Amino acid sequence: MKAAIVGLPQVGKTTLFQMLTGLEAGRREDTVGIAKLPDARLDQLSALFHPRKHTPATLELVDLAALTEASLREGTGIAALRAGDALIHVLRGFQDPSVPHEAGTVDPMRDLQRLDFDLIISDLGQVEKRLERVTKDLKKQRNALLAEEAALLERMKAQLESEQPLRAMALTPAEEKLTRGFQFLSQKPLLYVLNVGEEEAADMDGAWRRAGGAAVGTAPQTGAVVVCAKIEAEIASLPAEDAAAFLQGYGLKESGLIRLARAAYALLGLISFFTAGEDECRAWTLTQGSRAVDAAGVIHSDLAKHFIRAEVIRWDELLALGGEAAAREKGRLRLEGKDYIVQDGDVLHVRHGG
Ligand SMILES: Nc1nc2c(ncn2[C@@H]2O[C@H](COP(=O)(O)OP(=O)(O)O)[C@@H](O)[C@H]2O)c(=O)[nH]1
Ligand SMILES: [Mg+2]
Repeated sequence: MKAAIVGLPQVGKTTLFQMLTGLEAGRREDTVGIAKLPDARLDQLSALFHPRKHTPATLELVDLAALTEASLREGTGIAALRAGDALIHVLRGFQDPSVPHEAGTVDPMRDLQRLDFDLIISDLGQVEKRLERVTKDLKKQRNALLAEEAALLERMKAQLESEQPLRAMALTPAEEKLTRGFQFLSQKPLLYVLNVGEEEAADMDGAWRRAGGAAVGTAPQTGAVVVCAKIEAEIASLPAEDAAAFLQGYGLKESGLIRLARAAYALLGLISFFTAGEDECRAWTLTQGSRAVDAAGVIHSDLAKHFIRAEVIRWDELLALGGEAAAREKGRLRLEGKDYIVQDGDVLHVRHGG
């Protein structure tokens, strides 16, 4: 999974990228980094097993060097944006006279609507270009598939002209497939991240409402989260045992990175499952609704091929019982077959032959 970070200059994109990936972002080129997604459940499993290796799930992120309205309209220099599975739109909510804002004032809802609009305009340009081509070809020859595409493009054009994103359109799986190659920007799942100042940290839940965007993130395939990049940057520089106290000082229960990771998973329809033992405690990423044999395949293709069954227990039940041996003794390890639908938070032990 790959997500591209977008937004106006000086809103905190690079700060967020650095905290998530631990990388310094370059100024000129798009910077790609792997974010380790924090997960308190995995931390607790590791505290029980004391494994040699502790491996969180990851998400690939791209920090775009420069995204302008012109580049969106002309479609140049936005390959990384098109290639992303999702977009993360960072919005400036913090006031800081020492950090200039492109528009002069801080107004996250204005910025949000502007980028939403730019994505729609970018797609409209593409749709019109393709529609012209297809219409011309249809005049030369009758072709059922092309006619189908033309009809779909007309519908998309109408959607975009009414300033609605493509992600809000209901498409059949066949139509979905037809559009995939275009990598339309307003069709991608979109996570809005409001970067607020420290003075708002105590009531993050109310931040969207205060910004006039109580409904942000409720539309299909969108999500919303509030972070304070400045606090996150300070947490990142603290030893783990001080971080919790630091957060509490702001009235926060968990770091913004955890909330961000959770929101990204929900947006993309992903869940986590775990493998836990003395060797390694690890979080893995899986599409919601996947089967046990798919989960095995995520770990290793051989495990899927030679899958016999999986021993499954919820992470918190395993913790409460104090380990796998105790869980087995009490008969709490469930034996599941290939078709078992893996649940978020399951700990799996795949039994395999061969
Ligand atoms: N006061 C304050 N400053 C921030 C915050 N987040 C980022 N900044 C500052 O804003 C400036 C621009 O941040 P940067 O991450 O480079 O923004 P980008 O242009 O969107 O990549 C930097 O000087 C950051 O230190 C924040 O939450 N509060
Ligand atoms: Mg930047």
